[in-house]
Amino acid sequence: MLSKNLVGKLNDQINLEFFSSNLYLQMAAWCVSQGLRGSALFLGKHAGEEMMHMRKFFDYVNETGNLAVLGKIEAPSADYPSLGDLFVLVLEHERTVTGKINALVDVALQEKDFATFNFLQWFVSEQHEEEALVGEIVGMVKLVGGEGQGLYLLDREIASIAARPPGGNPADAAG
Ligand code: OFO
Repeated sequence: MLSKNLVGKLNDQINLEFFSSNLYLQMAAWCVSQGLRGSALFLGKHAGEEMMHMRKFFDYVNETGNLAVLGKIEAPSADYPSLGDLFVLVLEHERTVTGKINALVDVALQEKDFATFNFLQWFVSEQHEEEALVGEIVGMVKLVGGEGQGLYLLDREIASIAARPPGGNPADAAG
């Protein structure tokens, strides 16, 4: 049985995953407005993954006999100075999410809630993958620059990353 404390924190996470999805969808819209179709594809796909994350938390709270509660979702920023800045923000956001997941794991352990601890392990791996993937993009921006031909090549490369099958992140194989 989940404690009231843990149910509250899992509900907070539902809200954060919703926000992540909206953030990436809004970023995808900005990319389309800038003609950056590859980046829009990547971010749109990622927005869908965040909805799937939200649903996993939502189902878990309900399946354990508790009430999933949907809260108010903050509006994401609709404007970004550059593609490079946008992906730095994505990386920062994913690091924040990792911190929240780690805090949830910590509470589950403290409360000896091993079922929830086990449920959260999927998210621990997912955050590792997502940080590696976005870190790769931020590294590419530094290499090729975010203007002119560099921006065009970068957008194409991000499109090819978006086309990778799930788990097809080379950083995983390296590491
Ligand atoms: Fe991008 O992360 Fe959800 O959990």
